[in-house]
Amino acid sequence: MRVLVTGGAGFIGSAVVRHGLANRLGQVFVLDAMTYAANPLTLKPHHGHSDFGLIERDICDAEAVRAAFEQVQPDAVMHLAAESHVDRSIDGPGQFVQTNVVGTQVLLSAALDYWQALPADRRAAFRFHHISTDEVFGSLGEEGMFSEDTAYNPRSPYSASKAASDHLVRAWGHTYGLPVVLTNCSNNYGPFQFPEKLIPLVILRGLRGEAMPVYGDGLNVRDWLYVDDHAEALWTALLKGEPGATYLIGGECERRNIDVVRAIARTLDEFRPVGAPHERLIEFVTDRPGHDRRYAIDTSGARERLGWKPSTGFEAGIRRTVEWYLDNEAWWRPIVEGSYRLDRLGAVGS
Ligand code: NAD
Ligand code: TDX
Repeated sequence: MRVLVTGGAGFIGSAVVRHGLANRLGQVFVLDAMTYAANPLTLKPHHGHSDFGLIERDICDAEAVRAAFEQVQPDAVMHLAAESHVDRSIDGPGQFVQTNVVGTQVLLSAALDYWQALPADRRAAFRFHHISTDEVFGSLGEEGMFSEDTAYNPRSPYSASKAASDHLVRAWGHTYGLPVVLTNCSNNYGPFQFPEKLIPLVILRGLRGEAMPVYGDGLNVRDWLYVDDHAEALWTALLKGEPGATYLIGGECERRNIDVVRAIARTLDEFRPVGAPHERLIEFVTDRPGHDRRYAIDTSGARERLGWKPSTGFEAGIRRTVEWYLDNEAWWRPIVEGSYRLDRLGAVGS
């Protein structure tokens, strides 16, 4: 099968590409604008692979997107291209509306025209898989979990733009019959993540002996999903998902932020005893404006309907992630010496 993966040069998209190629699930064509969040080194190993292609174009560019469908003739689309960082959405929401909302509409319109022209058997098999976030459901208290039935309540510019994109995808399914599948997942972590996100930021700052910033009281809770487990879930949802269905994907690893940062500090102590104890670098800083308190995912739907479950425990996943950043300085050094120097984002208005 031929799959068009938008955002395939980013963190999760590139894990999707690696999983697809390694398991020979299909030919993978990445459509990616190569924004600040894409590192050219991430996809470099795949260049020249007969099952891989890269189209460097913007999903908001309708002509370019139509040309990509024409060129690739996909059997499925996995749509991951997005602006993905909550703190950046606080500083500059406009780009989030442009990419996540307008870009998704442009992609849906091109997909619909392409799909309508397919022969009946390929039309029936086609899937438009939209990759979204648990943040569209808002914030939980101490108890409870998000499920497929939870009402939408997005509270940041990022999550509002993702909620809008979810609604558009469902509307194209309902109104035009486009066979859509949606997944909403929890916080991903693992190799190749841009170091604006909590886990790689704390690893790299800790390695450099710099303060590890913890927002507010550090008691906000996230459910951590190892990115390779997520990539497996996404291919499973693509191959087994029912048109029109939504699946919630979680790591079953709820942790308070402070405990995440302490776990990283302990792992760094082990690999870099010279800097120990890294916990001394923890610094509580001004909270994120509108900071959601807790996210948690009920994965029983994905377990029952897709036969998928997460397989990486948090401690094992953190260890693997820390080791990867230690071993791959050539990947992250150009970033921290160039476009992003591990500084605080999104504190405006706090
Ligand atoms: P990322 O920021 O690492 O990568 C995003 C990719 O999209 C980059 O390669 C970037 O170049 C590309 N892109 C951005 N704007 C584009 C445009 N206009 N046209 C084409 N390509 C463009 O993001 P990620 O963490 O890999 O997230 C992937 C998807 O998963 C996003 O849709 C995000 O909302 C969703 N998601 C992420 C997480 C997480 O924890 N990272 C959790 C839930 C859902
Ligand atoms: O320096 C930091 N200190 C800190 O305490 C940063 C960057 C974050 N935090 C906190 C905020 C959150 O409670 O850590 C938690 C995780 O923060 P992020 O890594 O920014 O992730 P989050 O805001 O939870 O969103 C992530 O998961 C859902 C992804 O970035 C989204 O794309 C995804 O949809």
